[in-house]
Amino acid sequence: MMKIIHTADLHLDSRLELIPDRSLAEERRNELLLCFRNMVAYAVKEGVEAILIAGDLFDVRKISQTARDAVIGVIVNNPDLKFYYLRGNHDEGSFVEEFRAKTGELPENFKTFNESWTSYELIGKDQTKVVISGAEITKRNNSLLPEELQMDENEVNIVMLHGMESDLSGKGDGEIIPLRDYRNKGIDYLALGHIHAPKIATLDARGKYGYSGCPEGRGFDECGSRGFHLITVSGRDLSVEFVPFAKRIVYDLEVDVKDADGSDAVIDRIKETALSGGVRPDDLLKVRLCGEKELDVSFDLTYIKTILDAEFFVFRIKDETKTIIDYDAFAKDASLKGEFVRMIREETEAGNLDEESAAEVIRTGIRMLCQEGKIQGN
Ligand SMILES: [Mn+2]
Repeated sequence: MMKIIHTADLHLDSRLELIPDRSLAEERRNELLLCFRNMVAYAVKEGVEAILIAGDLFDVRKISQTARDAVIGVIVNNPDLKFYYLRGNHDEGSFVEEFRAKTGELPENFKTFNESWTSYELIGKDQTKVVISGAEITKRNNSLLPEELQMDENEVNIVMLHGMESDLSGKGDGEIIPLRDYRNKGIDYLALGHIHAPKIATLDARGKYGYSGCPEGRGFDECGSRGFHLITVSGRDLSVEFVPFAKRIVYDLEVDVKDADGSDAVIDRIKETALSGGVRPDDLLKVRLCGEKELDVSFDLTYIKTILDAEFFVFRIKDETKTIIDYDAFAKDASLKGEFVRMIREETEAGNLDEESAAEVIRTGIRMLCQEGKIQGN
Protein backbone atom coordinates (compact mmCIF):
# COMPACT_ATOMS: atom_id res chain seq x y z
CA MET A 1 0.00 0.00 0.00
CA MET A 2 1.22 3.47 -0.82
CA LYS A 3 -0.08 6.87 0.27
CA ILE A 4 0.30 10.02 -1.82
CA ILE A 5 -0.81 13.59 -1.09
CA HIS A 6 -2.35 15.64 -3.88
CA THR A 7 -2.24 19.40 -3.25
CA ALA A 8 -2.37 22.49 -5.45
CA ASP A 9 -3.00 26.22 -5.41
CA LEU A 10 -1.04 27.04 -2.27
CA HIS A 11 -0.44 30.50 -3.77
CA LEU A 12 2.48 31.23 -1.47
CA ASP A 13 3.30 34.96 -1.26
CA SER A 14 -0.33 35.92 -2.00
CA ARG A 15 -0.96 39.63 -1.46
CA LEU A 16 -4.21 38.81 0.35
CA GLU A 17 -5.96 42.04 -0.60
CA LEU A 18 -9.18 40.74 0.93
CA ILE A 19 -7.61 41.10 4.38
CA PRO A 20 -7.39 44.91 4.71
CA ASP A 21 -5.32 44.86 7.93
CA ARG A 22 -1.71 44.58 6.68
CA SER A 23 -0.33 42.88 9.77
CA LEU A 24 -3.09 40.25 9.71
CA ALA A 25 -2.45 39.76 6.00
CA GLU A 26 1.24 39.18 6.74
CA GLU A 27 0.41 36.71 9.49
CA ARG A 28 -1.91 34.88 7.11
CA ARG A 29 0.79 34.92 4.40
CA ASN A 30 3.17 33.17 6.80
CA GLU A 31 0.43 30.68 7.66
CA LEU A 32 0.39 29.58 4.00
CA LEU A 33 4.03 28.57 4.46
CA LEU A 34 3.21 27.01 7.80
CA CYS A 35 0.49 24.98 6.07
CA PHE A 36 2.98 23.60 3.55
CA ARG A 37 5.41 22.70 6.33
CA ASN A 38 2.63 21.06 8.35
CA MET A 39 1.45 19.11 5.32
CA VAL A 40 4.95 17.70 4.90
CA ALA A 41 5.11 16.89 8.62
CA TYR A 42 1.78 15.06 8.25
CA ALA A 43 3.21 13.15 5.28
CA VAL A 44 6.26 12.03 7.27
CA LYS A 45 4.17 11.02 10.28
CA GLU A 46 1.57 9.13 8.24
CA GLY A 47 4.04 7.35 5.97
CA VAL A 48 3.03 9.25 2.83
CA GLU A 49 5.66 8.64 0.12
CA ALA A 50 5.00 11.46 -2.36
CA ILE A 51 3.41 14.90 -2.62
CA LEU A 52 1.90 15.97 -5.94
CA ILE A 53 1.74 19.76 -6.36
CA ALA A 54 -0.65 20.37 -9.27
CA GLY A 55 0.22 23.98 -9.93
CA ASP A 56 0.15 27.46 -8.41
CA LEU A 57 2.58 26.70 -5.61
CA PHE A 58 3.50 30.39 -5.79
CA ASP A 59 1.18 33.32 -6.45
CA VAL A 60 3.47 35.97 -7.90
CA ARG A 61 6.32 36.21 -10.35
CA LYS A 62 8.71 37.66 -7.78
CA ILE A 63 9.02 34.95 -5.13
CA SER A 64 10.04 36.18 -1.67
CA GLN A 65 13.27 34.85 -0.23
CA THR A 66 11.36 33.56 2.79
CA ALA A 67 8.98 31.47 0.69
CA ARG A 68 11.67 30.24 -1.67
CA ASP A 69 14.03 29.16 1.13
CA ALA A 70 11.22 27.59 3.16
CA VAL A 71 10.06 25.43 0.24
CA ILE A 72 13.62 24.46 -0.74
CA GLY A 73 14.46 23.66 2.89
CA VAL A 74 11.44 21.39 3.29
CA ILE A 75 12.26 19.47 0.09
CA VAL A 76 15.99 19.12 0.81
CA ASN A 77 15.41 18.08 4.42
CA ASN A 78 12.98 15.30 3.49
CA PRO A 79 14.92 13.23 0.93
CA ASP A 80 12.68 10.18 1.45
CA LEU A 81 9.59 12.12 0.40
CA LYS A 82 9.18 12.74 -3.34
CA PHE A 83 7.79 16.06 -4.59
CA TYR A 84 6.20 16.29 -8.06
CA TYR A 85 5.91 19.94 -9.01
CA LEU A 86 3.81 20.86 -12.04
CA ARG A 87 3.68 24.61 -12.70
CA GLY A 88 0.35 26.45 -12.95
CA ASN A 89 -0.59 29.74 -14.57
CA HIS A 90 0.60 31.66 -11.48
CA ASP A 91 3.99 29.93 -11.32
CA GLU A 92 5.69 32.44 -13.61
CA GLY A 93 8.65 32.97 -11.32
CA SER A 94 11.97 31.24 -11.63
CA PHE A 95 11.65 28.93 -8.63
CA VAL A 96 13.14 25.87 -10.33
CA GLU A 97 16.12 27.89 -11.64
CA GLU A 98 16.67 29.48 -8.23
CA PHE A 99 16.44 26.05 -6.60
CA ARG A 100 19.08 24.70 -9.00
CA ALA A 101 21.31 27.74 -8.46
CA LYS A 102 21.12 27.29 -4.71
CA THR A 103 21.76 23.54 -4.50
CA GLY A 104 23.97 23.00 -7.57
CA GLU A 105 21.54 20.52 -9.06
CA LEU A 106 17.97 19.64 -8.27
CA PRO A 107 17.72 16.96 -5.58
CA GLU A 108 16.65 13.45 -6.55
CA ASN A 109 13.33 13.77 -4.68
CA PHE A 110 12.20 16.88 -6.63
CA LYS A 111 10.53 16.11 -9.96
CA THR A 112 9.42 18.71 -12.49
CA PHE A 113 7.38 18.83 -15.69
CA ASN A 114 7.32 20.81 -18.93
CA GLU A 115 5.11 21.43 -21.97
CA SER A 116 5.19 17.83 -23.19
CA TRP A 117 4.33 14.70 -21.20
CA THR A 118 6.83 13.50 -18.62
CA SER A 119 6.18 10.22 -16.80
CA TYR A 120 7.79 9.02 -13.58
CA GLU A 121 7.60 5.57 -12.07
CA LEU A 122 7.01 5.87 -8.35
CA ILE A 123 7.83 2.67 -6.50
CA GLY A 124 6.80 2.50 -2.87
CA LYS A 125 8.58 0.92 0.08
CA ASP A 126 6.50 -2.24 -0.33
CA GLN A 127 7.04 -2.20 -4.14
CA THR A 128 3.58 -0.72 -4.91
CA LYS A 129 4.01 0.95 -8.29
CA VAL A 130 2.33 4.06 -9.69
CA VAL A 131 3.07 5.92 -12.92
CA ILE A 132 2.78 9.69 -12.54
CA SER A 133 2.47 11.69 -15.77
CA GLY A 134 2.12 15.43 -16.15
CA ALA A 135 2.31 18.25 -18.64
CA GLU A 136 2.03 22.02 -18.33
CA ILE A 137 -0.81 23.34 -20.49
CA THR A 138 -0.22 26.17 -22.97
CA LYS A 139 -2.36 27.56 -25.80
CA ARG A 140 -0.14 25.70 -28.22
CA ASN A 141 -0.10 22.22 -26.74
CA ASN A 142 -3.53 22.01 -25.10
CA SER A 143 -5.55 20.29 -27.82
CA LEU A 144 -2.65 17.96 -28.69
CA LEU A 145 -1.94 16.71 -25.16
CA PRO A 146 -4.74 14.11 -24.79
CA GLU A 147 -3.68 12.38 -28.00
CA GLU A 148 -0.02 12.41 -27.02
CA LEU A 149 -0.65 10.89 -23.62
CA GLN A 150 0.62 7.30 -23.72
CA MET A 151 -0.19 5.04 -20.80
CA ASP A 152 0.07 1.36 -20.00
CA GLU A 153 -3.42 0.27 -18.96
CA ASN A 154 -1.89 -2.43 -16.75
CA GLU A 155 -0.29 0.17 -14.48
CA VAL A 156 -1.88 2.43 -11.86
CA ASN A 157 -1.86 5.79 -13.67
CA ILE A 158 -2.02 9.24 -12.11
CA VAL A 159 -2.06 12.24 -14.45
CA MET A 160 -1.36 15.81 -13.28
CA LEU A 161 -2.68 18.92 -15.04
CA HIS A 162 -3.44 22.53 -14.12
CA GLY A 163 -6.51 24.20 -15.61
CA MET A 164 -10.27 24.59 -15.65
CA GLU A 165 -12.30 21.46 -16.34
CA SER A 166 -14.54 21.89 -19.35
CA ASP A 167 -16.80 20.07 -21.77
CA LEU A 168 -15.33 22.16 -24.57
CA SER A 169 -12.24 21.36 -26.58
CA GLY A 170 -9.05 22.91 -25.29
CA LYS A 171 -8.01 24.26 -28.66
CA GLY A 172 -6.14 27.54 -28.38
CA ASP A 173 -6.84 27.92 -24.66
CA GLY A 174 -4.03 27.65 -22.14
CA GLU A 175 -6.30 27.24 -19.11
CA ILE A 176 -8.95 24.73 -20.13
CA ILE A 177 -8.87 20.97 -19.58
CA PRO A 178 -11.13 19.20 -22.10
CA LEU A 179 -12.19 16.36 -19.77
CA ARG A 180 -13.91 14.33 -22.52
CA ASP A 181 -10.56 13.91 -24.27
CA TYR A 182 -9.03 12.33 -21.15
CA ARG A 183 -11.76 9.70 -20.72
CA ASN A 184 -11.19 6.00 -21.39
CA LYS A 185 -7.43 6.34 -21.67
CA GLY A 186 -6.52 4.30 -18.61
CA ILE A 187 -6.29 7.10 -16.04
CA ASP A 188 -6.93 6.01 -12.45
CA TYR A 189 -6.75 9.51 -11.00
CA LEU A 190 -6.51 12.87 -12.73
CA ALA A 191 -4.93 15.18 -10.11
CA LEU A 192 -5.85 18.74 -10.99
CA GLY A 193 -5.13 22.25 -9.83
CA HIS A 194 -6.61 25.69 -10.61
CA ILE A 195 -10.08 25.51 -9.05
CA HIS A 196 -9.80 26.43 -5.37
CA ALA A 197 -12.72 24.43 -3.96
CA PRO A 198 -12.07 20.72 -3.31
CA LYS A 199 -13.85 18.23 -5.53
CA ILE A 200 -13.69 14.50 -6.33
CA ALA A 201 -15.75 13.19 -9.26
CA THR A 202 -16.00 10.35 -11.74
CA LEU A 203 -13.87 10.59 -14.88
CA ASP A 204 -14.95 7.37 -16.60
CA ALA A 205 -15.67 3.72 -15.78
CA ARG A 206 -12.10 3.32 -14.49
CA GLY A 207 -10.93 6.60 -13.07
CA LYS A 208 -11.70 9.62 -10.94
CA TYR A 209 -10.61 13.22 -11.21
CA GLY A 210 -10.19 15.75 -8.48
CA TYR A 211 -9.29 19.28 -7.51
CA SER A 212 -7.62 19.32 -4.11
CA GLY A 213 -8.45 23.03 -3.83
CA CYS A 214 -6.26 25.50 -1.98
CA PRO A 215 -5.19 24.12 1.42
CA GLU A 216 -6.04 27.38 3.24
CA GLY A 217 -8.82 29.82 2.35
CA ARG A 218 -7.27 33.19 1.60
CA GLY A 219 -10.31 35.41 1.17
CA PHE A 220 -14.08 35.57 1.18
CA ASP A 221 -14.19 33.91 -2.24
CA GLU A 222 -12.65 30.76 -0.66
CA CYS A 223 -15.21 29.82 1.96
CA GLY A 224 -15.64 26.46 3.61
CA SER A 225 -13.49 23.48 4.51
CA ARG A 226 -10.05 23.35 2.89
CA GLY A 227 -7.29 20.74 2.91
CA PHE A 228 -5.68 18.22 0.55
CA HIS A 229 -6.45 14.90 -1.11
CA LEU A 230 -4.99 11.70 0.23
CA ILE A 231 -4.55 9.00 -2.41
CA THR A 232 -4.18 5.40 -1.29
CA VAL A 233 -2.92 2.83 -3.78
CA SER A 234 -3.29 -0.82 -2.86
CA GLY A 235 -2.23 -3.21 -5.59
CA ARG A 236 -4.28 -2.06 -8.61
CA ASP A 237 -6.84 -0.19 -6.50
CA LEU A 238 -6.69 3.55 -6.05
CA SER A 239 -8.88 5.49 -3.64
CA VAL A 240 -8.87 9.18 -2.85
CA GLU A 241 -10.31 11.18 0.04
CA PHE A 242 -10.42 14.80 1.10
CA VAL A 243 -8.52 15.57 4.33
CA PRO A 244 -9.54 18.86 6.03
CA PHE A 245 -6.31 20.58 7.03
CA ALA A 246 -6.76 24.37 7.07
CA LYS A 247 -5.78 26.24 10.23
CA ARG A 248 -8.51 28.82 9.64
CA ILE A 249 -11.80 28.54 7.75
CA VAL A 250 -13.41 31.39 5.83
CA TYR A 251 -17.14 31.94 6.30
CA ASP A 252 -19.63 34.16 4.49
CA LEU A 253 -22.92 34.00 6.40
CA GLU A 254 -26.29 35.65 6.05
CA VAL A 255 -27.70 36.90 9.32
CA ASP A 256 -31.42 37.71 9.44
CA VAL A 257 -31.93 40.77 11.62
CA LYS A 258 -35.72 40.96 11.34
CA ASP A 259 -37.14 42.47 14.55
CA ALA A 260 -33.68 43.35 15.92
CA ASP A 261 -34.23 46.73 17.57
CA GLY A 262 -30.65 48.02 17.54
CA SER A 263 -26.93 47.33 17.21
CA ASP A 264 -26.60 45.17 20.34
CA ALA A 265 -29.44 42.94 19.18
CA VAL A 266 -27.62 42.58 15.85
CA ILE A 267 -24.39 41.60 17.64
CA ASP A 268 -26.30 38.90 19.55
CA ARG A 269 -27.90 37.69 16.35
CA ILE A 270 -24.49 37.46 14.61
CA LYS A 271 -22.96 35.56 17.53
CA GLU A 272 -25.83 33.05 17.53
CA THR A 273 -25.52 32.50 13.77
CA ALA A 274 -21.72 32.11 14.00
CA LEU A 275 -22.00 29.65 16.89
CA SER A 276 -24.57 27.46 15.16
CA GLY A 277 -22.50 27.60 11.94
CA GLY A 278 -19.41 26.29 13.77
CA VAL A 279 -17.36 29.48 13.32
CA ARG A 280 -14.40 29.60 15.73
CA PRO A 281 -12.52 32.69 16.99
CA ASP A 282 -9.58 31.66 14.74
CA ASP A 283 -11.72 31.95 11.62
CA LEU A 284 -12.43 34.67 9.07
CA LEU A 285 -16.07 35.73 9.12
CA LYS A 286 -18.05 37.93 6.81
CA VAL A 287 -21.70 38.54 7.60
CA ARG A 288 -24.35 40.00 5.38
CA LEU A 289 -27.26 41.40 7.36
CA CYS A 290 -30.51 40.53 5.65
CA GLY A 291 -34.24 40.75 6.28
CA GLU A 292 -36.49 43.77 6.75
CA LYS A 293 -36.13 46.54 9.28
CA GLU A 294 -38.48 49.33 10.34
CA LEU A 295 -37.84 52.88 9.22
CA ASP A 296 -36.95 54.03 12.73
CA VAL A 297 -34.41 51.21 13.28
CA SER A 298 -30.81 51.78 12.28
CA PHE A 299 -27.66 49.78 13.00
CA ASP A 300 -24.26 51.26 13.83
CA LEU A 301 -22.02 49.10 11.64
CA THR A 302 -18.80 50.71 12.91
CA TYR A 303 -19.70 49.89 16.50
CA ILE A 304 -20.76 46.33 15.60
CA LYS A 305 -17.50 45.82 13.72
CA THR A 306 -15.39 47.12 16.62
CA ILE A 307 -17.04 44.70 19.03
CA LEU A 308 -16.81 41.67 16.73
CA ASP A 309 -13.31 42.42 15.38
CA ALA A 310 -12.13 41.30 18.81
CA GLU A 311 -13.98 37.98 18.54
CA PHE A 312 -12.72 36.70 15.17
CA PHE A 313 -9.41 36.66 13.27
CA VAL A 314 -11.02 38.80 10.55
CA PHE A 315 -14.54 40.20 10.73
CA ARG A 316 -16.41 41.99 7.98
CA ILE A 317 -19.98 43.20 7.82
CA LYS A 318 -22.29 44.33 5.06
CA ASP A 319 -25.81 45.67 5.47
CA GLU A 320 -28.14 44.16 2.89
CA THR A 321 -31.35 44.71 4.87
CA LYS A 322 -34.43 46.25 3.33
CA THR A 323 -36.19 49.08 5.10
CA ILE A 324 -39.96 48.92 5.24
CA ILE A 325 -41.58 52.31 4.66
CA ASP A 326 -45.14 52.37 5.89
CA TYR A 327 -46.34 55.26 3.72
CA ASP A 328 -49.92 54.81 4.92
CA ALA A 329 -48.89 55.71 8.45
CA PHE A 330 -47.95 59.18 7.15
CA ALA A 331 -50.89 59.51 4.75
CA LYS A 332 -53.03 61.59 7.09
CA ASP A 333 -50.14 63.31 8.89
CA ALA A 334 -50.78 67.03 8.40
CA SER A 335 -47.31 68.10 9.64
CA LEU A 336 -44.32 69.06 7.53
CA LYS A 337 -43.00 65.51 8.20
CA GLY A 338 -46.13 63.98 6.60
CA GLU A 339 -45.85 66.32 3.63
CA PHE A 340 -42.17 65.41 3.21
CA VAL A 341 -42.85 61.63 3.24
CA ARG A 342 -45.70 62.02 0.71
CA MET A 343 -43.33 63.93 -1.57
CA ILE A 344 -40.71 61.14 -1.36
CA ARG A 345 -43.41 58.54 -2.06
CA GLU A 346 -44.30 60.36 -5.29
CA GLU A 347 -40.65 60.42 -6.32
CA THR A 348 -40.35 56.68 -5.63
CA GLU A 349 -43.51 55.88 -7.57
CA ALA A 350 -42.27 57.97 -10.48
CA GLY A 351 -39.17 55.79 -10.51
CA ASN A 352 -36.78 58.60 -9.51
CA LEU A 353 -35.74 56.91 -6.25
CA ASP A 354 -35.32 53.25 -5.28
CA GLU A 355 -36.74 51.98 -1.98
CA GLU A 356 -33.43 51.98 -0.07
CA SER A 357 -32.53 55.51 -1.18
CA ALA A 358 -36.05 56.66 -0.29
CA ALA A 359 -35.66 55.16 3.18
CA GLU A 360 -32.33 56.94 3.65
CA VAL A 361 -33.77 60.28 2.46
CA ILE A 362 -36.79 59.91 4.76
CA ARG A 363 -34.62 58.92 7.74
CA THR A 364 -32.26 61.88 7.20
CA GLY A 365 -35.13 64.26 6.42
CA ILE A 366 -37.11 63.37 9.54
CA ARG A 367 -33.98 63.70 11.68
CA MET A 368 -33.35 67.21 10.29
CA LEU A 369 -36.97 68.27 10.70
CA CYS A 370 -36.90 67.11 14.32
CA GLN A 371 -33.68 69.02 15.06
CA GLU A 372 -35.16 72.12 13.45
CA GLY A 373 -38.14 71.77 15.79
CA LYS A 374 -35.83 71.60 18.80
CA ILE A 375 -33.86 74.67 17.78
CA GLN A 376 -37.06 76.66 17.28
CA GLY A 377 -38.35 75.41 20.60
CA ASN A 378 -35.30 76.79 22.40
MN1 LIG B 1 -4.30 28.45 -11.48
